[in-house]
Amino acid sequence: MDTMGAASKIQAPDSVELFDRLGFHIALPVISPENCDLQAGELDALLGSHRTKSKNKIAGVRNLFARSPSVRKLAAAPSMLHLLRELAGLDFFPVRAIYFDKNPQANWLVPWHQDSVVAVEERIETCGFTGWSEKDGVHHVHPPAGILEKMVVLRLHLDDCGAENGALKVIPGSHRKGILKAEDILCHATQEAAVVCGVAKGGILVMRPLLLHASMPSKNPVHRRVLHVEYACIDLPNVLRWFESQ
Ligand SMILES: O=C(O)CCC(=O)C(=O)O
Repeated sequence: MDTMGAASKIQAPDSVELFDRLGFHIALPVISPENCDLQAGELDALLGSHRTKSKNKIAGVRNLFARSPSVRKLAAAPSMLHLLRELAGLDFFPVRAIYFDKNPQANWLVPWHQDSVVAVEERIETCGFTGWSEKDGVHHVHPPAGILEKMVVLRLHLDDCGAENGALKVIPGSHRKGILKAEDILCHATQEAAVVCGVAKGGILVMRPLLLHASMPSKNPVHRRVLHVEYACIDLPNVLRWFESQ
């Protein structure tokens, strides 16, 4: 898929300060509908083969860089890295990609949460890294807040996604409160105004992983396909390595 040249279409926010304050930004479509369909077609086939192997209804595929050369290329495209630099003022590299599809067979509610887990190549006990687990054969761990605060998530929407279609809701500024306990998450979610992040097909939501976010089941459960890519700008400490860094 050709994403080169898309950088010129990206609308940067007024400043790095705005992204830092809000913790999210919605970029106008940067990928054509035809290219979205091509990418979605390839990822649907991958998801379909996972569903056949799994007894559970699965709604996503993890660890995409090894599974999809086109996702690997797209995640590292100059236009994507340019967008992230415009927003966060730093050079990022992709470290993990996941494909989600909300549809009539997999139409789930996601409660308010922060993304607080990263995937690493090997389990190496390291100060500040807790709660090790394994997902899809890959080691995951909760890193210190300082690592998560330096990361960004890019969600490329492969379908139009509005309030009726399971769009992500976010609480602006909540990423600046560090890693929150469950009771604090509930408190913020009940007391603070949320923003529904409608994104057009080919558009991108960029957010900080610690930004509180949730999503409702789609009331209009056609496909709501999202390519979710996490980016870091620093190496991990103590010889830990990002699982998918390229
Ligand atoms: O795609 C969604 O609706 C939610 C995904 C999510 O919460 C996440 O990636 O952490």
